[in-house]
Amino acid sequence: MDYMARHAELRRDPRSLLPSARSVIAVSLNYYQDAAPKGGEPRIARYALGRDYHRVVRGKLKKLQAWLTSEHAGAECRICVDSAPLLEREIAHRAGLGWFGKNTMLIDSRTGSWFLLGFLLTSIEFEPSKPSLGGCGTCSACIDACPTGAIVHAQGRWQVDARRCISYLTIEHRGAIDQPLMRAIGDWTFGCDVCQEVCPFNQPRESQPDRATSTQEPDFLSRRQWPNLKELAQIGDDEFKRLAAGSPVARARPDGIRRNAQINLENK
Ligand code: B12
Ligand code: SF4
Ligand code: SF4
Repeated sequence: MDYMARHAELRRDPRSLLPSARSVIAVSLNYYQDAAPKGGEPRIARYALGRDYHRVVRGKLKKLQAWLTSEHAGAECRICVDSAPLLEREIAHRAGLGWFGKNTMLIDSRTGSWFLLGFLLTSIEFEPSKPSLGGCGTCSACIDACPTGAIVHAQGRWQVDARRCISYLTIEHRGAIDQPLMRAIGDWTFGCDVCQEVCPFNQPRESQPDRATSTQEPDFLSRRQWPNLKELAQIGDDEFKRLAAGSPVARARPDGIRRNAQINLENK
C-alpha cells in the first residue's frame, strides 16, 4: 500500500482533485448479506461477494452527476470511489454518514457499518451537513475478537495495524505470510468481516430494525460460483482471471488466492 504514503499530501485537500470544488457529496451504500460459506467453499468478505463496488457506486454517482449538471449549467464534477487520494472516512464523517468506531470503521448508530462510500466533488456550493455523533463507549468487542490483534491504540486513537489485518494480508500482501498470522487467518480466503460481525451496532434489535438488513443492490448479491478450496489452491492463472473478472476478488491475483486457499486448507 505504498500509494497511501505517496498521495498523503494530495489527500489533504479535495481541490487537488477538482480545483473548482466547493462541496463534496458523500454517499453510502449497504452491502450486507448473509455470507456463511458451505463446507469446502472459500470464505469471502461480504463487500466482495458481488460485482466490484467501485463500478457499482460509480455508476450511481454518474446518474447523480448527470442530474446535477442538467440542473446547474456549467457545474464541474468529479467522481471518486476509493481510486483517488481522498480522506474518504473523514469527509463522510463530516457529512453525517457515521462516526469512527474503535475498529476504525465508520458507523451509523441507526444502520451500523455494512456500507461502502462514494464521493462526488462539485463546484456547486451546498449547505454543509452536520458531522455524525456517536461512540463506542466502553465496548471492546472488536478488539477482543480480532483474530490477529490488529486493532491497536496508537497516537491517541484506535487504529488498524494493516500489517496484521487479515483483510490486508489476504488481499494486498504479496508473498509468504508469517506462521502465527497464517494460523490466525483461519478460514478467511479474501478479506475479513470479524470486527464488524461482533459490533453491537450491527446487531438488529426491535428498536433498531435497520441494522444488518440485506442489501437492495442486485449487483452486490453473491452470484459467482467459486471452486472449492482444494481446486482454488491449484487454480490456473487464466482460469482465476476469467472467474474473478469484474469482482473485487481479482485484486488478490492468482498467486495470492492460491496461497490463501492453501492456508485455509492447512487451518482446517
Ligand atoms: C487502506 C484501506 C484499507 C487497509 C487499512 C485499513 C485501516 N483501517 O487503516 C486495509 C486493507 C487493512 C483495509 C481493510 C478494510 N477495509 Co478499507 N480502505 C482503505 C482505504 C483505501 C484507505 C484508508 C486509509 O488508510 N486512508 C488514509 C488514512 C490517513 O485515513 P483514515 O484511515 O480514514 O484516517 C484519517 C481520518 O479518517 C481520521 N480518523 C481515523 N480514525 C479516526 C478516529 C477518530 C475518533 C477521529 C476523530 C478521526 C479519525 O484521521 C485519520 C488521519 O487523518 C479506504 C478508502 C479511502 N480512500 O479512504 C478503504 C475503506 C476504509 N475500507 C473499507 C472497507 C469496507 C474495508 C474492509 C471492511 C474490507 C474487508 N471486509 O475486508 C476492511 C476493514 C478493516 C478495518 N477494520 O478497517 C471502507 C470502509 C467503509 C466504512 N463503513 O467505514 C472504505 C472507506 C472504502 C470505501 N470506499 O467504502 N482497508
Ligand atoms: S478486518 Fe479482521 S483482521 Fe482486520 S482488524 Fe478487523 S477483525 Fe482484525
Ligand atoms: S465492536 Fe464495540 S468497540 Fe468495536 S467498533 Fe463496534 S462498538 Fe466500537
